[in-house]
Amino acid sequence: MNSPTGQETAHVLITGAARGIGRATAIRFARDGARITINFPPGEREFAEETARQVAEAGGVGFPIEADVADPDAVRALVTDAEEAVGPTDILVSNAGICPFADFFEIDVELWDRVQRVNERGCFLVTQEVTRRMVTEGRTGSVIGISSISAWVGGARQVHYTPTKAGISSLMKSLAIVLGPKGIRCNAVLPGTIATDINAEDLAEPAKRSAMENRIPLGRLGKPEDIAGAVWLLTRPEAGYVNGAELLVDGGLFVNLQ
Ligand code: NAD
Ligand code: RM4
Repeated sequence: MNSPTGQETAHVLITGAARGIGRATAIRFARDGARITINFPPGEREFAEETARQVAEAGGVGFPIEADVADPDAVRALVTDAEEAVGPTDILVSNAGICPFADFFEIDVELWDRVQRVNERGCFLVTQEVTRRMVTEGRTGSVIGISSISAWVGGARQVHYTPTKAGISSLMKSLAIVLGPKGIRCNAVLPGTIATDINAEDLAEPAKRSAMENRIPLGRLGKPEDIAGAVWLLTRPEAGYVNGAELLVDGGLFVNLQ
C-alpha cells in the first residue's frame, strides 16, 4: 500500500520528473502500481515521455504534464489537470530545481531571481496548490520537499542556490506545523552529491570528482535511486510519525570532517 489514505494505488505528483532524481522517484512509486503525474518544464516533453515509458514498464501509470513550477497560473493548471486525469493527489514530491554553477561576482540579479523562482517559489506554489485542495476536501497526505545537503553547508559556486535549499527545508518545517493537524505530513529529503545532469559539468573535472568520491565514506557518488528510496520510505504508513524532519541522504559525506 503506498497511500497515506490507505488506497492501493496512490496518485503521486512529482515536479521535475523528466530526468534525474524525479524520474527515479516516479519509477520507485510505479513499482507499487501508483498513478504518477510527471511534471516537466517547457522543452522537456521527450524526456518526460521516456519517464512515462519507464513508469509503465515498472507497473505504474504515468501522466506527463508540462508546467513551469515558477509560474502560479501554470501550477494551478498542473494540479487541476492532474487531479482531473488521475484523481486527488495523495503524495507530492516537490523536486524541480536548477543549479547553474557560477562565481559569486558573476551572479547578476536575473540569475539570482531565476534560481529563487524555480527552486523556492516553485516549491511554495506547488505545495500550496496541492495541500489547499487536500485541506478543503478533508483528505490526508504526504509532502516531500527535495532540499539538499546545501541547506546545511555552503558552496563556493552555489551562492544563489544554497539559500533556496535552506528555504525548502524551512518551508517544510513551518508547513509541518500548519498541516500536521490536518493529517498532512511535510518533510524534507536532503540529497548529498548525486550524479545527474545538474552537476555533470561541475563533476566533469576528474580531480574534483575523485575528491568528492574520496570524501564519501560509502566510496561513491549517489545515484538517483538512492534518493528515490528515501523519499518512498518517508511516505510509508510506517513513517507516519515523521513530520517536519530533514532526512540527509549523502553516504556519510556531511559527517566526514576529520
Ligand atoms: P536534474 O537536472 O536531472 O533534474 C532537475 C529536474 O527539474 C529536471 O527534470 C528538470 O526538467 C526539472 N525542472 C527544472 N526547471 C523546472 C521548472 N521551471 N519547472 C518544472 N521542472 C523543472 O537534477 P537532479 O539532480 O535530479 O535534481 C532534482 C532535485 O534534486 C533538484 O531540486 C536539486 O536541487 C536536488 N538536489 C540534487 C542533488 C544532486 O547532487 N544531484 C543534490 C541535492 C539536491
Ligand atoms: C547539491 C549539492 C551537490 C551538487 C548539486 C548540484 O545540493 O551541492 O553537491 O552537485 O547540488
